[in-house]
Amino acid sequence: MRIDVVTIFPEYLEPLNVSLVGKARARGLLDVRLHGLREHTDDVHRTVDDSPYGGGPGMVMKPEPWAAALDGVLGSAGPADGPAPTLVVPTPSGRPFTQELAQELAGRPWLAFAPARYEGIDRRVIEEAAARMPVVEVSIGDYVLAGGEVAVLVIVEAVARLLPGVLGNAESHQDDSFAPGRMADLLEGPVYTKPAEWRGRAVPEVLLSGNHGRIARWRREQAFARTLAMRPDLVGRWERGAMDKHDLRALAELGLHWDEDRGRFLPTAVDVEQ
Ligand code: 6GU
Repeated sequence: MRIDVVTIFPEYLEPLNVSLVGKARARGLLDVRLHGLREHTDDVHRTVDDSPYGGGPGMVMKPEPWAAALDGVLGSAGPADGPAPTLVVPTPSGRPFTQELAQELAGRPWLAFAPARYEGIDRRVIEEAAARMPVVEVSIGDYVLAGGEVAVLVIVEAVARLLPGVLGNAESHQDDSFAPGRMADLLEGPVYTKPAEWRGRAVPEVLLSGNHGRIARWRREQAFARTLAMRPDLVGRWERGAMDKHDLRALAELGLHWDEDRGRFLPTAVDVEQ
């Protein structure tokens, strides 16, 4: 996969040289190219922003440097890249970044990222780009960052680990909480390693039992409890057909039952003493 990033802070993307993404690059699985937006200005101050039309706080990124930078990226297409990249524009007003979107992006041969600083990029840049290539505006969560560079790091790491050959067998992603194929709505429970006792705390006995059926059952029940505690919103996505009789008993112990009318698991009403 080829990845281009246009930014006023190329140094902010140094982490792309490290760990999983850095290794994928070194192994030739990822071709990452950083481009400084200010290289595409032609005034002495290398200006990339200006005040917003209509007034208001902050600054808006000017269209000309972005157009020149994106033209440069498009014009550098090689035979393996395809005609145009998918342009990913990080913004808190974008489509939520999920494992599903990571999978979708991992299937593209070429991604270009346009992280903005300030209040964002002049809208016409996005509109013109969308006439020339697929564009997806993406938010990594419900909070506001000072710029999109950190979002680029998040998205690139989530996408890179899905590429064929990037993960070793030991770190395969088939069991991930959000891996497709597995229920995309169940969080993983706790994990343990040696020593079996540490500072007076024992590893749960079942994990030492060697009974793989019991271990799988225990892990699934831990996952149910964890999801209910941390992400009760995900419980609403659980399907009756994904549950066996053991699951239903575990869910009942967590105070959940299948509501046939509403088609979802709901908290079981508890009697309150008068
Ligand atoms: Cl993608 N960018 C910025 N600046 N803030 C964000 C974000 C992106 N996602 C959540 N907050």
